[in-house]
Amino acid sequence: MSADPDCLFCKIVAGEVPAEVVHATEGTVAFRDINPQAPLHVLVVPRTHAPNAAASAEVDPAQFAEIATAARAVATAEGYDDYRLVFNTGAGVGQTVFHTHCHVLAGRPLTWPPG
Ligand code: IU
Repeated sequence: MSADPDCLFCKIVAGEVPAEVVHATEGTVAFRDINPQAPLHVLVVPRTHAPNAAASAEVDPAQFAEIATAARAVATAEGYDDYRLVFNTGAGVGQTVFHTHCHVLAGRPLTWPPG
């Protein structure tokens, strides 16, 4: 499915719901998280709808790879060499929006293991 009419992030991709877009490529859109957990907190989403990272990798591997490249471009543009990428995959680990998204986090110490 290329877009799900009920999906919030599909609507952001389509420009139907406003978001602070910071980067866009042929296959991805990156926008600031509305509830930032670090000085840099951007979500990179594929334009093609899929519910999670594993599904995206299966449906469109090239577009999925583009997410990592876009994430680096976002971090670099904001002055960060070091950053963390997170794909919450499944409600049990905190996924709340079921359109694949990569959290790009930077700008404060990030502990390991994550909470
Ligand atoms: P999660 O990995 O599914 O938990 O992440 C969803 C993120 O989407 C979360 O960090 C929200 O703050 C963020 N978000 C957003 O940026 N804009 C929105 O309108 C909604 C959620 I709803």
